Amino acid sequence: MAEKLTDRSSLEPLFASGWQLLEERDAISKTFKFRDFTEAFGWMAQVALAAEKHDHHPEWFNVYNRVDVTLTTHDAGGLSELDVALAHLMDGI
Ligand code: H2B
Repeated sequence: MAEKLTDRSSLEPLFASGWQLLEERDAISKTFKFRDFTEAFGWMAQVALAAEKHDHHPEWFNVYNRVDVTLTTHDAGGLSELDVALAHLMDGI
């Protein structure tokens, strides 16, 4: 099972790319914007397959071309390296 992140330095590059810390629940969040719903949902489909492969899943909310994402590791009760990896993956797709 993933351990809670103690060294927080791996979060710095994510803050630089628009992720924000939700301190009240030790999670990170970011809003992704796309041209339209098809692009947003296509991105979500790719992320969903990768999330399933890694057995680590996002919390997200979609309206048309916008996807609000929150990442945390429920099993660890906070952020773990799995969230850092999934955030980079989402930025890269
Ligand atoms: N996703 C996230 N974000 N946090 C978890 O703790 C988690 C998960 N746990 N996906 C996984 C699934 C676990 O429930 C299964 C049984 O491996």
